[in-house]
Amino acid sequence: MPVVVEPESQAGPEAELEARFQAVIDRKDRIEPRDWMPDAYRRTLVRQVAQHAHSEIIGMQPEGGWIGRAPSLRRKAILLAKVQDEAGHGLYLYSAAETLGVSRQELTEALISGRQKYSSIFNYPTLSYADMGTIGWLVDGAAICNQVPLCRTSFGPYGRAMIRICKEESFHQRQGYELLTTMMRGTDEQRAMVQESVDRFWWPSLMMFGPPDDESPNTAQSMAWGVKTHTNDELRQRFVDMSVPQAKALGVTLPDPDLVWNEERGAHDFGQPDWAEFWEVVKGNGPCNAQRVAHRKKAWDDGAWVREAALAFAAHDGGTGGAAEDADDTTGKATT
Ligand code: FAQ
Repeated sequence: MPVVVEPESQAGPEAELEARFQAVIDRKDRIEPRDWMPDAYRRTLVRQVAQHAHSEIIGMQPEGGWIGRAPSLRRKAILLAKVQDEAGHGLYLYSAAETLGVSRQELTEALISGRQKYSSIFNYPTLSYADMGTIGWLVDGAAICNQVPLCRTSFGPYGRAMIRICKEESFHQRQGYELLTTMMRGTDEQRAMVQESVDRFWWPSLMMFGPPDDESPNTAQSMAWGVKTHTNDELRQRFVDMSVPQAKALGVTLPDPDLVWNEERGAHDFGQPDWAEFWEVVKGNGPCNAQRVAHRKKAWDDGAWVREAALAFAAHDGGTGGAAEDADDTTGKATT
């Protein structure tokens, strides 16, 4: 009898695994941590999720410095809550990255040594309290545009983290817009502060989406893997179209002379950010890169004793969090 060879076995086990992996992606299902995945897919995810986590943690700095200078108790409570949320986002994302086989320690060391990146936007200084509003409106607004599609990204832990993060980003965006609305109803000086802040943050916000598609080395492969579901330029366009009516309602001018509605495209035409500046900032030469990384390094070094104590405690009680000692207490009496 002739031996019937199935097409899968002809292709070999690796190709079979790859075909199964791609089939999951194509039917828009999730890849989970224990599933087989190509090494390059794992590397791409570690790169993107780590960069995202680092952005949240470094992103606490430009706002954190203003908590002690908030103009009222209400503004202070809002800003404090927002910055704490960002710490939480960083932790969900580091946890998602850990499911890919890297530790938080390795990732933090890669950030501090400059081997991994974080979003360019956080290398710009915050010069007035209006920046707290502009960051919420534009920076969180851009983050939402970019991150809502990531809720459907192909890697399960990343997509699930994004669902929760996006809910909180929405509050962040609204508090920023509300602060700017209040300032715009205030004095001429306050209105000028808002306009000056928007002038500084508009272009760096457009850069958050990454380089133009034809200069983006990762987009095509990341889209084929369902890691990204839209290109950088598509999301940038969505952000511009969303921001123009909001700027109008606020009464501020966006600093782009080429910004105009294009009836035929049903979208706004707009000018290009200074991409030379973008690459300089990404390379580490932005206005605040050195300061941001030095601050993060100091916090990491200062926290070394906490990590050592936690490890010593875990080793002492076998990582049971004290349950083993409790189990030995047969007297039933509370210990002091
Ligand atoms: N900054 O080929 P692509 C937030 C790098 S969270 C720095 O297009 P990709 C919340 C890129 O890594 C903000 N580097 O790359 C918040 C790549 O270099 P590599 C963070 C950038 O990955 C708000 C090279 O350029 N959000 O804001 C940037 O396909 C307020 C070529 O680029 C995320 O991370 C940049 N802007 O697309 C917190 C979202 N753009 O790694 C506090 C998830 C590009 O090959 C306060 N990430 N590069 O050496 C993404 O969606 C993507 O990673 C992109 C870049 C779109 C950022």
